[in-house]
Amino acid sequence: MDNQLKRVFSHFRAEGTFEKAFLFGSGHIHDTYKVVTAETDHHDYILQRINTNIFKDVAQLQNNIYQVTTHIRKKLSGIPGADPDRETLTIIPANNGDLYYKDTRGNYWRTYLFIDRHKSYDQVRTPEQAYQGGKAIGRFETLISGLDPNGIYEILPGFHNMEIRLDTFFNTVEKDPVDRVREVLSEIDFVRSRAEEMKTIQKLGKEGKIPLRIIHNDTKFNNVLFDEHDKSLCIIDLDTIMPGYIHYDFGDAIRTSANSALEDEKDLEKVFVRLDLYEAFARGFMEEVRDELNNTEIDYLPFSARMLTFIIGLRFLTDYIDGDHYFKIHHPKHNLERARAQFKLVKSMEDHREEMEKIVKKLK
Ligand code: ADP
Ligand code: GN1
Ligand code: MG
Repeated sequence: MDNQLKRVFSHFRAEGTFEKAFLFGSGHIHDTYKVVTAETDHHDYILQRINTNIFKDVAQLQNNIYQVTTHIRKKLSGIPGADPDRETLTIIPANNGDLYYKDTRGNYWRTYLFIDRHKSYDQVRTPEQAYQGGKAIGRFETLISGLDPNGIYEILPGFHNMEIRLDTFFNTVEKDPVDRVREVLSEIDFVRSRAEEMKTIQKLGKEGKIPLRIIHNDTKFNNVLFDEHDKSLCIIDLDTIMPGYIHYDFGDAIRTSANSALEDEKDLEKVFVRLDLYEAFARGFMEEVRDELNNTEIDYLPFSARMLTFIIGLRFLTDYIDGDHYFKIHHPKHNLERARAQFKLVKSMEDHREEMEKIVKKLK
């Protein structure tokens, strides 16, 4: 494996000598490796085998990320004390200048500078971490604002479109390709009883009450890197930057930042919304973006937490029924466990709906 990775890595314009590489992080999509270089004064790198089942047009994908990081870099260069190499991703091009490399087996690879001395969390423990996360995501929204939407290719159309996700779900239930529907009847009921309400954000968009913005679309907490002093440093995983509603970023971030447990916790007793973390995240987020948002956008932030938790649960459940083709899984029922944990979190957010609304109202 090391040899294969070393060969792939040699096709990029990276400095330093390949010493070793190992699997890194806990993303659900790509194969991610950390490449350690032999010299202490050279950077380490992230080498990723891109998941082309999901991202079919790698050139477009990489071009999007190039546009986004160039834009952010330009903005950071005007901020005294900012460090662009640590505060945004840096793409290392291939030797031929492309932003990716295709190996002889047809695999696509990309390389980034490794952001040194960072910390990353799959679960939030303290309100201070949640507050820092809220500031980081909010600040990111303002960093990417002003990006020319015409330069950004809509890489995964309909990504958080509830109507499309529900249609895919019910079609998969109908087909039942691997005979798993009988195992998940109560989860299907759960989806059915909430399907209409969950289309609310799309409806507001169609009515022109909330604007499309360029947003991140995958703001789970481990896509925020922290520095050694636990201050937020960098937002990574820029694959899904596309037009969307602000609710997608706030909601997805709350899904992971205000969860009392891990995303795939099996013991559902342990899964509930922590209002202290929710309040802290929302406070940090609002400090950064309040002035940019209209009243309707703000009013529906609490709902968006439910909606995004629901839609990610729905996608895990769809993938389970479909035979596990989309998300990386670590054991056979992993997607089902993830879906159940997400739906339990939705339920808890329903139980605390009023408190969640009050908290955002106070921050308005
Ligand atoms: P996925 O889409 O599979 O989640 P990510 O791009 O988020 O892939 O990368 C997976 C993990 O690799 C991240 O959660 C993070 O821990 C780590 N990672 C990615 N890019 C960098 C980077 N430039 N520097 C340091 N760590 C990184
Ligand atoms: C995937 O790439 P990663 O692991 O950060 C997924 C997100 C889901 C998330 C659930 C491109 O995110 O949409 O919310 O898993 N990314 C893609 O944990 O589908
Ligand atoms: Mg990720």
